[in-house]
Amino acid sequence: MASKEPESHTGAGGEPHQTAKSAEGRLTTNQGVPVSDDQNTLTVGPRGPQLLEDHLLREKITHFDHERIPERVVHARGYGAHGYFQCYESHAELTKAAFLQDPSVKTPVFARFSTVAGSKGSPDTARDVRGFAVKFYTSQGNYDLVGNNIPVFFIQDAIKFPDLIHAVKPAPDRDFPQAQSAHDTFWDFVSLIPESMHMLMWVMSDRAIPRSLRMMEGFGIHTFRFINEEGEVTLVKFHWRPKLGTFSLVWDEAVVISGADPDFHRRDMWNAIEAGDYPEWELCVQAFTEEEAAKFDFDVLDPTKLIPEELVPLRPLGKMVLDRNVDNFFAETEQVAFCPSHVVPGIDFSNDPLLQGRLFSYLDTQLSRLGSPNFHQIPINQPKCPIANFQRDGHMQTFVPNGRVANEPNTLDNGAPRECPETGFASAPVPEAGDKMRTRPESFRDHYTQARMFYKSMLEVEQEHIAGGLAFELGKCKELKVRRRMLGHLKLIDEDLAENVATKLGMVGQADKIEPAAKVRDAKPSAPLSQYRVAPESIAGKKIAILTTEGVDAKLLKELREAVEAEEATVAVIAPAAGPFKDSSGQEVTPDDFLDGAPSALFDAVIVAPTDDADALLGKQAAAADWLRMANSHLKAIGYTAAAQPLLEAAGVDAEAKGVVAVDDGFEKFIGWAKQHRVWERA
Ligand code: HDD
Repeated sequence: MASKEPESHTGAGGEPHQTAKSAEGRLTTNQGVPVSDDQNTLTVGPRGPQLLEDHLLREKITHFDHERIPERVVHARGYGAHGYFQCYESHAELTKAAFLQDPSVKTPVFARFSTVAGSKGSPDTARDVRGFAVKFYTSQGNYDLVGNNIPVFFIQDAIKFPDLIHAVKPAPDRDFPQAQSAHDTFWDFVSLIPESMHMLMWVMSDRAIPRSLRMMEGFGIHTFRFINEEGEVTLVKFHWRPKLGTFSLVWDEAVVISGADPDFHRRDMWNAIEAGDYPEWELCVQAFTEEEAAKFDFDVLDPTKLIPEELVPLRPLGKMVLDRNVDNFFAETEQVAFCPSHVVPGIDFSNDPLLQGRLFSYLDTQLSRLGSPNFHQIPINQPKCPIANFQRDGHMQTFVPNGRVANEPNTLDNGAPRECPETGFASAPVPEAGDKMRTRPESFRDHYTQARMFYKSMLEVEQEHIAGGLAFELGKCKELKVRRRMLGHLKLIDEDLAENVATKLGMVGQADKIEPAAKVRDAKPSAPLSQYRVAPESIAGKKIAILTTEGVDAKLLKELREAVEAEEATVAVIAPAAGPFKDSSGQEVTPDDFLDGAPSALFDAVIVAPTDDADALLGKQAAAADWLRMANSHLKAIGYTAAAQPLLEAAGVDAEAKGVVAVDDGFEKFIGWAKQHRVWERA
């Protein structure tokens, strides 16, 4: 018999279950008993001892004592939102997956973005890989695409995952550093695992410090299989492309933001969704056959390799739009359980050894994290299609199955669920044979060619950032032998890179000699690997700050808002003090933030517009000059009014420099520069 959903359950993200509202405004205990006094404990006399009898106190405190659950062992810090996926057309020739058939169907999704290494309370802008996990609530069951914002991974075999994570997490004796790979254990480990070199290039690049969760790509990483109705199999790699383009912070900015707003990414996404500015991604696949894969000069089962888009172009499947914030962070974002093993008919796994290990790990971790094999009954995890099977009981069982039969086959209950050989999930019938062994395939041995390809595909400024990232991290690694080993690996990737990092570390000529397991080749650079080669000229989704004072020209402010909003970006007014002030027309302006609370690092481009007498701003000149100086050093477009000249001088900003423009006569030029994201020429 099908398990029956209790009627009070409304499914993932539906109306909250037990709220003050549903009790018609009455405060009740968990047993639904109305509470008369929630301010005072039960005591003997007004000053006497408390009574053990106080069930109201005990229930409340006991529940509070158990509010925390274990944080995720990795990806503990994350942020999620609801939305939908819609395919552009039927992809029936590739797959029979239900959510990829009908463009009129909106499949509900829940997406969670995360950092990997940091604890739940760590800052959003740490240098790290970002998790990119999407749960599709399809009509054929839940499909979880559990990816990252980087298309390759550190290791080739899941058996090394605990070592990798132990190496990157705080050292077990001293419990630091938090949310950082910049320490000895991490670099010692990766320098002994050359397969990590390609991923290290990505993690030291700007990709690891995204500007916004809305402005990063996502990747399924492994090769998967699509199966169509005819049983034909196509190999695929998944890509998510952000509508706003892929943009990053610069390192110094990320460091400042970590202190000024540790919630920078989640605040950005929450605000965007609340404002109706819905984040959007396009889901694409690289689709290819086994025969094509056999011709590539890398193995598609090796998760440290990507397929250049020049080799297999992206095929767009549909779009994901996130249009609803959660009602409750814990109930939804914290309790959501993603598992790569959650696939639907039409999608299947490959033999990628990292993927195969993941198929075990996620289901297993939910058992200890969420505490019960019934975690699928938590609303956020519940499929939005019927569940019907004979699994029974267990901790926190909330379904109430009826009938006396809980076994299959049976002849006692004709209504009981039965297998569906035609439409049910079936694995691709792939022939497999071989000896049992523990080994790495020959085809997994080249660890440097794609690392080199990635580095060579970067713009010069991106290459410099990689070198800067490496120097920063290796500088924090105090073991000289580890630095020497890493310099040896870098030499195999690119001599100039190795030289640059060695110079920054003061260790020129000290690289170890490393013998690569396979010959390192020159691969053709691939333009899409560079985020700034292919970046759209746009400020959509970005934030432009205007630093101004009492008496600001009302017309200027109005025109700025119009110009910026026409580009789908937002304006933040920053003033010397947090309280409201009057503009030139006498209208009250409430600043979005104030000088001491909002460093310019929080914004994408800035305008300084003090009033003519400029008393207020000049009175705070040191802070205002610092604010502007920082924007200049972060290579932002800077707009200024005539009255801002003294401030420009105080900040050492050259009014003639590229990307520094007067805005008294309009914002067109300023926005033109802001659309370039950064004025690299000024570096
Ligand atoms: Fe993992 C969480 C992504 C390798 C074991 N992983 C987790 C999350 C993401 C990824 C996005 C957070 C999901 C969420 O928001 O709840 N992991 C990846 C990617 C990998 C990868 C893209 C390589 C391609 N992971 C990987 C391996 C193992 C794990 C090889 C173990 C063998 N990952 C886990 C885990 C986590 C997890 C321990 C922690 C919390 C959770 O699963 O639900 O099981």
